[in-house]
Amino acid sequence: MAHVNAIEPFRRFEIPGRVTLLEGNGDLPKIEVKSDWSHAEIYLHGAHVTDFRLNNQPPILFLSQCSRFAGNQAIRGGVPVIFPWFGPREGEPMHGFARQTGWELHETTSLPEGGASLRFTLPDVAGAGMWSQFSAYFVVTVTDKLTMELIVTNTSRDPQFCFDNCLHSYFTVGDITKVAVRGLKGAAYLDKADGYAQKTEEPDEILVSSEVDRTYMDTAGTVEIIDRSLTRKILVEKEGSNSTVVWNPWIAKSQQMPDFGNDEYKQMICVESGNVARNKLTLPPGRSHVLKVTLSSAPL
Ligand code: TA6
Repeated sequence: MAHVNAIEPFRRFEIPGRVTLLEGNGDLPKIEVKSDWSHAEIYLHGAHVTDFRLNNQPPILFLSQCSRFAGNQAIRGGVPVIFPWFGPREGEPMHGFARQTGWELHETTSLPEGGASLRFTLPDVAGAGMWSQFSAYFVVTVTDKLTMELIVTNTSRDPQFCFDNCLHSYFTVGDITKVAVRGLKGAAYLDKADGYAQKTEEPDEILVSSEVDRTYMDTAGTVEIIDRSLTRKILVEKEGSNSTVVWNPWIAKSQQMPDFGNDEYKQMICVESGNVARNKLTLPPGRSHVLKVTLSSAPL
């Protein structure tokens, strides 16, 4: 019951039948969003979308049954917002502080065509002192598609405001051995599962039969996840992103993660959209950057 107070300040943003504030797992505040076509759930913790599904269909986003829901932990699954660094950083949490910070709901809009849009703000406290002044908003729009926009502005005079960003999306698949990822042919990548060796993607389709952890660079195209088991394809469309990361932990890594089931690697794949490694961003004073990702699905 501790978090009821965390919900009340945002109660005024509820929209009957569209946007409802609830107590979620771990008593963390959660927002349920209903459109005419779909259902979504978003936690204030990390502005983390944990569920998106079209009505009467399997979820598009994957959420681990073993995920933690606690103030100082990242949620395992959905769409973690990775900012302002991707990966490890000496003495700091992996993948930045945004996903472990409580965001504030600042606006909700009911859309005439039957959906809803929500705007979240990363509180100033986040990263205060360690980073130049910046502002970060996250806008989530729920219709027959899920659209997410991470808007970062350099509000300082620091000419060298450098950062990574990434929407680290986890997707539900029926059977990982019957999945193909398309759209990355010819792209250069760093293979984390092979000591960060630099390689180029040759085949038309990426198939998964062991640990995959690849950071593709200088690639701005749409990626398709072809799921022959659920007979659907998931489209990952993006703007303002030159990097794509593809990840499946497979067996050994799954067993090492306490907040992930040993067999859950069979039902998920991450296709992440952002700007990392050599695509890291530098934002001049007063300028903004928008990372926009749109998720949708269609029958095969
Ligand atoms: O995006 C892929 C990756 O960087 C993997 O190397 C793996 O560590 C994954 O992210 C999950 O990271 P997390 O900190 O959420 O356990």
